[in-house]
Order: sequence, then structure tokens, then C-alpha cells
Amino acid sequence: MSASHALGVSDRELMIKSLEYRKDVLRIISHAGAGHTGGSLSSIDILNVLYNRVMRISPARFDQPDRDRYIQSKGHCVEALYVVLADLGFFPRSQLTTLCEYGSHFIGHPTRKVPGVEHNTGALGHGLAFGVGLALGLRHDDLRNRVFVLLGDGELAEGSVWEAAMAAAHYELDQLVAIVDRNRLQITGPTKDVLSSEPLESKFGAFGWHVRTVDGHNVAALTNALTVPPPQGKPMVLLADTIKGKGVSFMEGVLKWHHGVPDVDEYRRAMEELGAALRQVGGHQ
Ligand SMILES: Cc1ncc(C[n+]2csc(CCOP(=O)(O)OP(=O)(O)O)c2C)c(N)n1
Ligand SMILES: [Mg+2]
Repeated sequence: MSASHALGVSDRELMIKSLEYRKDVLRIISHAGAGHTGGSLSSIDILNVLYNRVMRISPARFDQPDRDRYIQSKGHCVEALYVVLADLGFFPRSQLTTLCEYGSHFIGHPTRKVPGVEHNTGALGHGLAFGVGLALGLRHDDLRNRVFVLLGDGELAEGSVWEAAMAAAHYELDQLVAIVDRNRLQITGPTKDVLSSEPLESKFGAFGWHVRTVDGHNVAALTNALTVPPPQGKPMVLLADTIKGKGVSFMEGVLKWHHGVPDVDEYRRAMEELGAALRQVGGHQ
């Protein structure tokens, strides 16, 4: 992948955005005193590439039937979604710090009361089935738009995910893309210990899906995997290998940051690290 991209934003610009998004995620979680830090940081590069490069979606077109759809089935990591939607102009950035405030629509899980949110989620295991319905509806209306559903690897313990997976293959929904944020941790421990769903490559393959595995923090690889169409008639799953807490050394792969909130000193150290990373890629801080 070259430094610049046909869709107008370069890999470097995306990398800078990811670091700024990470800072925003930490800023709003620290301000609120609550949030899902680890899984927001593991999924932010995926959201970045989807919203800034892959999906046909914008505040101006959000009411158009021929927009692409994004469903965040791992709804607990809503902070990642909020910061990206704010950056795209769905609402003023100043609203981000109302997260979890009494009366604010910016609650701890996605709600359609927030501009740009397609579907309410939070109870794990529902997003893929909803995506199947959306993809069927689009096809019924002769629309070729794509539906992207982000799932957690722990979420795959929900049986409803696999019912939806069967239906997607049965109905040959090649407009549907599932993305698994495979950070290998869930809420109470490593996913393989709590309830393993591996090996995911062969499992999704056996369910009739086209499977791609990708480094979920590499914006060029993510772009490629999300833009090259799957074989006709096959739903596609992207197994995105990620690190929970990615970008902050003391959060990476550490269980307590699933919904850990940094204290004052941790916040300062995290922001310093991200600031140093920003300077390295040549962004502001
Ligand atoms: C149906 C349901 N059961 C339990 C929970 C509680 N819960 C919230 S987050 C989580 C773990 C999710 O892990 P994973 O899908 O791997 O997400 P990530 O690692 O990206 O945070 C659980 C069990 C829930 N939100 N919904
Ligand atoms: Mg996980």
C-alpha cells in the first residue's frame, strides 16, 4: 500500500488519527470516571479505517437508504465509536465529555439517540443477526451497500452469533462483513480460558464464510482486507488480531483495563506515551 490512498487519506494521516482517537478515548473515559478502555483501544484502528476510508457514510447522508451500515455489536466499547463519530462531524466534539453524565445521550453503550449510531447494542450476541437482517433488506431493495458488524472474540460465546452466521451463509449475503476484534481477552480472563471459540478460521470457514485474517492495528492491511470484495455469494469475516489496551504500554494485554479507568498518574503517563508516538509519526500532540 502506498503512502497515499485513492480515497484521499494517506496511511500516515490515518496513523495520526488513530493516536489522536486513542487520546480522546482516554480523555473521555477519565473525565467520566467510567468506560471500556481496553477494548476501545483494541478496536480503534478498525473503526478509523472503516469510517475514514472504507464506508460510504457521512452526517449529510446518514438518512439515505444507500449508505453503508456499521453495527457495533461489542457495544461496551462505545467510546471508540463516539470519538470517531465526533471526528466525522456527526456532533460537536464538546459533547464527548458529557459521557455518562445525567441526562446525556452519551451513555455507556450505543443508542440511536446519538447521531450516527445505527443500532442500540450492549447485550452481546445481537449485532450479527441484526446485520443479517439489514443485508437482506438492502438486497431486497436492490441496494449493493455493505453492512459491517464489529464483534468481540469473547462475544462469540453467544450462540446467537452462530445462528446468524449460518443464516448469512444460507442467504449468500456477500454484502455482509463481520469483523472480530480478536484481542484474546474478555471480561473475566483470556477468551481461551473462559470459553474458547478457536480455531476461528476453520470454524467460520465451516459455516460457509469467506475468512480473512489481518493485523488489526495495520491501517494498510485493514484497508486492503476491507476493500477487496469477497467471492460472490459469500459473507466475509475479518479476523483482526489486536491487542487489548493497544497504544499504552501498561494497558496492553492486561485484563483489568477491560473497564479500568486510569488514575491521575496513569492518565498522565498514557498521554505522554501517545504524545511521544504522535511526535514519531510527525503529528501534533
Ligand atoms: C449478553 C451479555 N452477556 C454478558 C455481558 C457482559 N460483558 C460485557 S463486556 C464482556 C466481555 C466481552 O469480551 P469481548 O467480546 O472479547 O470484548 P472486548 O475484549 O473487545 O472488550 C461481557 C461478558 C454483556 N454485555 N452481554
Ligand atoms: Mg476480547
